[in-house]
Amino acid sequence: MRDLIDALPKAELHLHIEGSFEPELMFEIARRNRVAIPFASVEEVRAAYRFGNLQDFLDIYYQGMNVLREPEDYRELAGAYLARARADNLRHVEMFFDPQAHTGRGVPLAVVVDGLRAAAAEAAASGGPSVYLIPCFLRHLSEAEALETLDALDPMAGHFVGVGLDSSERGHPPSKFARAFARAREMGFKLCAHAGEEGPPAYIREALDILKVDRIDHGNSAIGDERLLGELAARGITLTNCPLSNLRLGGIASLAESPVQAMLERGIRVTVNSDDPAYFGGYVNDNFEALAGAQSLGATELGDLARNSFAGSFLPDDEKARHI
Ligand code: ES4
Ligand code: ZN
Repeated sequence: MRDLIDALPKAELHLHIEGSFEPELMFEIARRNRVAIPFASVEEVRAAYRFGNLQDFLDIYYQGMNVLREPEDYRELAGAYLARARADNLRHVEMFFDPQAHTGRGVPLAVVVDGLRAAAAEAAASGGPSVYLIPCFLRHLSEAEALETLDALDPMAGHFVGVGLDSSERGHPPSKFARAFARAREMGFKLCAHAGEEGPPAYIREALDILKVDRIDHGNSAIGDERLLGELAARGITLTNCPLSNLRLGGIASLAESPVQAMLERGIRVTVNSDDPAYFGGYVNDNFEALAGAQSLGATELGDLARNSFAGSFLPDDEKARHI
C-alpha cells in the first residue's frame, strides 16, 4: 500500500509552513539567532507535542516559530519541507503561512516572503513541487488587524494566489471577517477558510455564504448536516481534510472515525493533507497510509484522493489537466 501511495503524484492543499518546523532545525536556528527556547533537548520538545485540543497545539506552535528571524531561516524551513514533499511525490503545494505571527513580533513581512520565495525558486529548479503561497489571517485577532495585513500584502500581491483564515476557531466565526474577505476578493485573491475543525456546521455555511470561499479547510463538522453535505457535493466544493491532525487534536478518537471515506462516498471533493506535519506525526504520505489502513481504502479511493488534490487546487485548468 505504501508503495502505491508513494508512487501517486499528488498535491498538498493544506500545509502551514510554520507547522513543518522540526525540532532539530528549531534548535539549530535558535542557536544561530541566540534565541532562548524553553526546552533542553529535541526529545523534550517532542514530549511536549501532546495536545488535548486545537488551543493546546496553537500555544506551542506560536512559541516554536519565535526563533524565526531572518530570510535564511524561512528559506531553510520551507526548503526542508519541500525536500520532504518531493520525496512524497508531491507535484504542487499550496502553502499557508501566518503573516501576523511574524510581524506581531517585529519580523517584517518582506523577510518572511523573501525567504519562502527563495525556497520555492530552489524547488522549481530541482524537480518541484511547484509552490503557491497563501497568507492566512489569524482569526483570534480583530478584523481591523486582518485589513491592515491585507494592506501590507497589497504591494506584493502578485506573490500570492489567495488568502486564508486560521487559528482558534471557536468564538471566532467566519462572519467576523466579512469585510476583509470581500476586499481580498476584490483584489483578485482566491479564498479559503478553516471551518468545521472544532466549530459547528454553521461556521462552514458562513464561510461559503458570507466569505464566499473557494475552498473549506477541514470541514469535519459537515458530517451530520445532510443539507450541507448535499450542497458541498452539488457545488463541487473542495474540503482539505487532515487525518493525523484531527486525531492528534482530539477531533476524532481514531482514524476509523475520519470523515474522509464517508465524504468520498457522498461524492464530495475531499483531499488528504498534513496540516502541521512536524507536530502531528506525519507528512502527506504518512497521512494517506494511516488513513488507508484505518478505512480500508483501496487503489480506487487513493486515486480519487490524488485526483481531487489537483482538481481542488488553484492551478490553471490546463495545468490541472496535465496532472489529472
Ligand atoms: C492550524 Cl490545525 C490548525 N488549525 C487552525 N489553525 C492553524 N494554524 C496552524 N495549524
Ligand atoms: Zn490548518
